[in-house]
Amino acid sequence: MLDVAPPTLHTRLRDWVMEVAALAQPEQIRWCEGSAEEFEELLELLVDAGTCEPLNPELRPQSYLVRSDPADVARLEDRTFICSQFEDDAGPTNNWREPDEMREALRTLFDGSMRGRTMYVIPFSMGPLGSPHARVGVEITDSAYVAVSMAIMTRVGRGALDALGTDGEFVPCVHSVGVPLVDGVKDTPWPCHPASVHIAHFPETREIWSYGSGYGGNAMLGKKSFALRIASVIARDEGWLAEHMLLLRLTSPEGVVKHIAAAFPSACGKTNLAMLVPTVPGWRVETIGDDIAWMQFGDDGRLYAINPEAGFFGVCPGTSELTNSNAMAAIRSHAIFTNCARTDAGDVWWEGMTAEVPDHLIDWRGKDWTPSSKTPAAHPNARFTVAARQDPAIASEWEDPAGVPIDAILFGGRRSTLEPLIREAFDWRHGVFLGATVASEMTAAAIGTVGRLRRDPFAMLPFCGYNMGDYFAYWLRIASERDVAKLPRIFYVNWFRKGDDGHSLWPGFGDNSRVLKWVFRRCEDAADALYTPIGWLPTTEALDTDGLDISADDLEELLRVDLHEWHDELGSLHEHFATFGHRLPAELAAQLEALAERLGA
Ligand code: GTP
Ligand code: SPV
Ligand code: MN
Repeated sequence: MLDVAPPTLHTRLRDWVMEVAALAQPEQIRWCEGSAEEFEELLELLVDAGTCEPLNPELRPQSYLVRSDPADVARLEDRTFICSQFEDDAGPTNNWREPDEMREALRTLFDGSMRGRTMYVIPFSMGPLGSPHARVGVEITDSAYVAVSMAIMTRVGRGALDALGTDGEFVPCVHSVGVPLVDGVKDTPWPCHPASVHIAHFPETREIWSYGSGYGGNAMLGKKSFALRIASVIARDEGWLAEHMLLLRLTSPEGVVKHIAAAFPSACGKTNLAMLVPTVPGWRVETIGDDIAWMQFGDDGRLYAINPEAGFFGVCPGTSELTNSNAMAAIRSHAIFTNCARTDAGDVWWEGMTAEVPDHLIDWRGKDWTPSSKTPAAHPNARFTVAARQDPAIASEWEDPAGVPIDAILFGGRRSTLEPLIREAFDWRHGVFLGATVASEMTAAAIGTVGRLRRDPFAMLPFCGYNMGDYFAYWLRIASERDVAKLPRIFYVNWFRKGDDGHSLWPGFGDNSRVLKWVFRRCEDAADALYTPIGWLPTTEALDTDGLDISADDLEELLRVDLHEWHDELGSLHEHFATFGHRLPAELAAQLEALAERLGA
């Protein structure tokens, strides 16, 4: 089976596949074509292996539940490496490894790692086929679950191979769960090797090697590994941007359209904002993308963005008809659910899905669960995987090869104190300062301490493939190289501020349309704002609160800029910037000085 005929004349690709096969020694090689038949066949294999469980077809047609190993449930930032030649090029925010040392370690790990398994070869396009902004990758994996996930999340098969031709550039991505089936080892439903996880990126040679985990961004290498970590490096070299941003199309009651990109850290509201159903009458939001944006300047000097993905890998807990009805509609059928609970009727369930909690469930670990159980029924990082076209709010422009012109960029994070609901940057450079200082309470999307506040610049802390100081400089350079009048306006939002007694001050979700409306009107110079030391804030009248159930006190608190608290924040900002040493652009140090001055420090 090892000499199966490859469906391409691309010599480098064929040679590379044989090289990886010689190292990992799979039982067979299978080139994926991305067809519906192939998808079903792989799902059947996964059902037979006990990985996937079909859900009740009457409740959730063509859908499956997957339970991962309890030790493999989220991204592993500690085990994620940037292997640039020089440590300084990875920078202080990345785990650096010397490339030759990492290659040696990977050779040992991958030696025979696919024995007894099928090696899937998955050619995929990030970006619409035929778009000048699309890029091809090829993932090799020994996980059928990864193969079906990639088929949903990217454009797999012939189209990608055709785009490559016989000598096109592709990003090689190698993945193994790290459990060879030898010496009578029996396969498990979710093979993984948690003790030896390595997710290694080689920015200079643009390769990715991932070992030991089968979960999400650790294993679907087109997403965070390629479209952000490697693409951020390619983008810097070629003059474009690869960002951790949702993309949405906002239409006003007058029928005017603006496109908004927003960078929030993992599990901080990107998917929800991208699919938002406005509570403000007459406004409409449509989805372009929910996680990643690739942006380039057009000949007209404006910034254009494409969504490089073809599907959503979305957080389940908290998703409901009330919070995100578009997501609920998208996952009504043809969806894969990972680490959700299962109802007795054979549907999925998670915390926050329904107001009523079922009396009995099988939890994400496969154990009986009742409302008196001490642990959540679904894992907090339980996810759905679904094709973007199933989102009823998907914009017809979502696959426009030219991308959509961006009018505003939002930064944001999850912060229960300090940060107001919304503020606008004074200009692009101040906007870069806001991006560089994003702070957010950690979530279950990555292994770590949930709730701990950390700086997550541009929501790219775990995803920037090079020195973050250089990344700041690159963003700043745009202001001097471009016509600033044509650049997107920059804002900072926080849906998560709490009152002293711990209650949420802002209802969020559909009501975030009130904030989007202010952003839209600011872009038209048609909304009032109040000058404060941290940026422009909406006046209470400028923020549309018609029909909103919120107390005047809460609203005031949401828009309050406490000079003492901001003064106290300066120390943490200085400390944050100090980590970048000489790679911190002088402009950002100056921005911090200017902020201190405005605060009267
Ligand atoms: P990743 O897919 O990990 O990148 O996350 P994301 O940024 O797409 O976040 P997502 O939209 O999935 O939201 C994460 C969690 O925050 C879910 O539990 C949501 O229900 C919740 N959430 C999203 N938007 C809001 C909001 O406006 N207010 C509140 N309170 N919660 C929100
Ligand atoms: C995130 O953590 O930002 C995600 C999930 O979107 S994963 O694909 O696992 O990275
Ligand atoms: Mn998301």
